Amino acid sequence: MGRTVYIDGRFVPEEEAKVSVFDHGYLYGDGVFEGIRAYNGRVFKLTEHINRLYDSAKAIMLTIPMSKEDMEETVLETIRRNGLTDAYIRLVVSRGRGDLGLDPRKCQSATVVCIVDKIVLFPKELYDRGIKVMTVATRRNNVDSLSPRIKSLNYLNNILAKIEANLAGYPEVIMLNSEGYVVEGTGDNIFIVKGNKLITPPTYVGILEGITRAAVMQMAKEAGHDVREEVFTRHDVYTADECFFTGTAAELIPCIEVDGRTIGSGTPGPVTKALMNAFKRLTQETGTPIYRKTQEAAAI
Ligand code: PXG
Repeated sequence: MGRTVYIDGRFVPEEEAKVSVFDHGYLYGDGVFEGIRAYNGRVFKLTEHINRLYDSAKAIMLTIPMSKEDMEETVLETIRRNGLTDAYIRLVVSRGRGDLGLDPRKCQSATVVCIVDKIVLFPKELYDRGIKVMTVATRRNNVDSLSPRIKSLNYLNNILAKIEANLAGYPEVIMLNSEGYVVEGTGDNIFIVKGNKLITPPTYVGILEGITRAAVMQMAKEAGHDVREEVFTRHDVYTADECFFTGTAAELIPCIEVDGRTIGSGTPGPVTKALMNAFKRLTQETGTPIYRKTQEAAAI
């Protein structure tokens, strides 16, 4: 079935959702985006995703031509028009139509697109058994060049790492920063468990401040874990008791081998498994209701 896409104030069949070849999102990767999920009729952490989108836009001096409230409503309405209760949502705001030069001042107004689709997950067995990963040669963007905190349309850094992963046959990889500290995966944040500590790299080393990462840190604190944002190296990962990745698409996925070194027992550990269960509950039970208005109308 063809999807309905939101583009610049209109809901159109996907074949009609077209962006100009002069859009600087297309010409230069000049724009920002969000990947959001809906579970069980609710959009998970919608406000947090919208806030991050507007923060990314602010950092690149891109004016989003609508309020945050209208953006939230646009996401909900796009899901409703596609009749979904579980979905992957892609919000894209690009610089808009300009000329062939770099100058963003030539672009009159930003292009806003919202696409919803079914999510394609890693196979279930990878969640049960855990994934094996390697570190890649491609270093994560330097924070002074293009901050990884900006979720920009310029993802070549991560795509180059993904190509290394594909060539070597790994589903995900670990990226290091230019100093050799562990930062994140290509589309996920990383955690290690060592003794009673749950450790994830701090923002300043060069990561996207993942919304799943924040949710996991919060849940872990509530469960009484000693949660820390600390820099660490590959050595700390090799010698960790447990390791896992977090992201909107991947959720929580255990990691059982890094660069040929078995992590802990070589099976998903107890802290990882408990957090996976807690996260599942959180996604099923919290979030912004998609069909709230319809349900309220039906009740009257
Ligand atoms: N780091 C990076 C570099 C990311 O792109 C995350 C961490 C996790 O953040 P959230 O907020 O989702 O917990 C991301 C997530 C994909 C995909 O298909 C993932 C992302 C972007 C595009 C595609 O896995 N971002």
